[in-house]
Order: sequence, then C-alpha cells, then structure tokens
Amino acid sequence: MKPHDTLPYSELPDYSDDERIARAQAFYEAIKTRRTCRDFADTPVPREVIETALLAAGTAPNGANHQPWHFAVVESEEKKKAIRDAAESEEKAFYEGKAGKEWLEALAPLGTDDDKPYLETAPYLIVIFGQRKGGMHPGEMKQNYYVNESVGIATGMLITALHDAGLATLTHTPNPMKFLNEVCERPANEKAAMILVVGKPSDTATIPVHATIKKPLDQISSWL
Ligand code: IYR
Repeated sequence: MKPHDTLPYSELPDYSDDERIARAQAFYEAIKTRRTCRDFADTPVPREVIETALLAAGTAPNGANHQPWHFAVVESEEKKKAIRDAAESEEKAFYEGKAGKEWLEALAPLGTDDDKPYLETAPYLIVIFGQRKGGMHPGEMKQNYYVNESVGIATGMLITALHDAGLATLTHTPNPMKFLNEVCERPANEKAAMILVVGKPSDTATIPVHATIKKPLDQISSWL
C-alpha cells in the first residue's frame, strides 16, 4: 500500500455535555416537524437553495468515497410533464391491482392514489440516481460500492437540508423507474432510486394523521 495523506480531525466542536444535550433536543424538535407533502404550491424557490442542499447531500458517507450518485434537477415544464405522464401510468397499474391487496390496505390511511399533479406543480423534481459504475473522477468507469446505502444516506441528508431551509419534500418511487434515464438523459450505468419533489406546500395542503404517529424510543431501539 502506498502511504496516503492525512489531515488532523479538527473540525468537530467540543461542546459540553449540557450543550450536546440541548443541541440534540433542538435538532429533534426541528426535524420532527418534517412532513411528507402531497400538495405543492407553484411558488418558485431560488436555485441556490437547491444547489447548496445538493452540496450538503454530496458530503454523505459513501462507498470508497466514489460518491456514487447523480442528482438530476428537473425544472422545465416539459420534462416535469413527461415525468408526470409516465409516473401516473405506472401508478395507475399499481393502484388498480399490481400492488396487491395487502400493500393497498397499508397505503389506505395515507390517502395516496395515481393522481400526481404535484409532479408538475412543484418547482423542482430532483431525480436521484445511483451509479453502479463510476469512481471519483469524471470519465472513470470503476466499480462502485454500497451504492444503495450511499444514495439512501445522501438522500436523507438532502431531505434534512431542504427541511432546514423551510422546504417541503415528497419521496416518490414510481415502479418501474427506467423511464427516468431517458427523460433525465442519464446513462445506462445509472439507476434511478427515487424522485424527490421539492417546493412550498400549497395553502390547503394537509397531512394524514396516520403519518404523524411515530414509534417511541423503546420500540425503535435497544441498549445492550
Ligand atoms: N409509489 C406509490 C405508492 C406508495 C407506496 C408507498 I410504500 C408509500 O408510502 C406511498 C405511496 C405512490 O407514490 O403513490
């Protein structure tokens, strides 16, 4: 192995325990107000907010630091319509039976259906692709590692950054998503993971009560 360069681990602030507790609490209070939104306003959002949130997502831990993701930011009316049309026809088949009874029953309290007007109304659709091959540098076609995990973490950080900037999101996963390569002009080594719909909620947006019920700590964790 060649020796590699290192830097001191110095950027993490050394809070007191009390500060850490207060900060953890404040972050929880802020993030627990995040809600999936299914009714967006067409109000524009500055591109710079999206760019900076994408830079934040791009700092996510990932396999071999190959950063195996691509974020296609769709803002043109024409592309948004193409995505809506294709997604709605996939979703129609899903809701008309492809999903199966158990899945449709699980979704009933969310009130979702195959009508997805927000795919055209929201100012941005960020189509998130995982790169099966790539590497760190442009033009490389190396094997990438832990692509799904890396993309999942980056997406979580993107949602968190956008929420912190006061924007609502919706994770949308039409199935299958192959059509997104063509609409977003992405190569075959990339696979769409999801569409993140981004914008401001409409004045009349609502949330299903079902979605507000979160498992308590003793159900989501154990201490060994
Ligand atoms: N992709 C569909 C269905 C859907 C599936 C799950 I699991 C959800 O939590 C919500 C929706 C849709 O977008 O309607």
